[in-house]
Amino acid sequence: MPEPVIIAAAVVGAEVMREQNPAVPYQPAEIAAAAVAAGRAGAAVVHLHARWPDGRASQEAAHFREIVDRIRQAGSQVVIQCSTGGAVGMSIEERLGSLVDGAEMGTLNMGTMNFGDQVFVNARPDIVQVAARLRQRGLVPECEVYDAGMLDTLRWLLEKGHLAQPYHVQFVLGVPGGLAGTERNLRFLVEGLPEAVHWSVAGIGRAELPMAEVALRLGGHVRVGLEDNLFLSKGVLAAGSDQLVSAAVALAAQAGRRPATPAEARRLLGLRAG
Ligand code: KMH
Ligand code: ZN
Repeated sequence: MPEPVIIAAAVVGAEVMREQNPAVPYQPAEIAAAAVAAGRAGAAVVHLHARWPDGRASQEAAHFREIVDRIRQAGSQVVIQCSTGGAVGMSIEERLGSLVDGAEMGTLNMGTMNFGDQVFVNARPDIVQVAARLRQRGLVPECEVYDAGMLDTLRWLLEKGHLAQPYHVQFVLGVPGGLAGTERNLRFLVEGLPEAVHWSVAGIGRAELPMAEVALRLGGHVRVGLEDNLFLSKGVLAAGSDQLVSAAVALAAQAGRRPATPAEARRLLGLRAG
């Protein structure tokens, strides 16, 4: 039996705005509702960012706390993963504001890179600091890999004892400034993993669903959602991240895989039972 696929939903992100797609959620209540809907559609994990009411990116603990509380009050069991990437230009301390009680995973960005026309700074001491905070708080890291050399940083973190199992690897492919979202690139990255570990792919923009299809075929897991891609198909805006999750569920069925439940995802990712 092929392993069930962990579908993660990145429901808001830090960059996309309502002017681009009116379904982008800003308020904690809207973000929580998007997460709950994504869970109902088949996502086992939600990757969370927060926003100020005007849509600017926020790493305020109070915003994350409200989102997490609302998700649980709605009865959703989805695995909660908080972004420590935040937005370009934020300090590391500011970025760490997201790691509130109730978070189960936190992202760990694997290096500095061009991010569109800006620079996303993750100097090696920053990465070590975030890894230490995740460990202190008992959170499972998700290592965000945007380019091939970042796998060497991952290997270095393991060798130096800054990172250890359980952790998850997310290949984020198609950021302008990172590695493109192609099957060839994904195969190369998967072959370069330093040890056996669960991995998934988040294809950016039009690479989202094609990369999900490749990951499903290669035995990996999948991330979709408005953070990464605003369109359901060419020229058709997604009405919400849950629609993109439903599209991933349909691709999974074609690949002979079914969506993991949150409980299965916790087992696969080495998390405590919810
Ligand atoms: N907003 C990007 C600059 C993460 O969530 O950890 C970083 C990001 C990664 O979204
Ligand atoms: Zn993110």
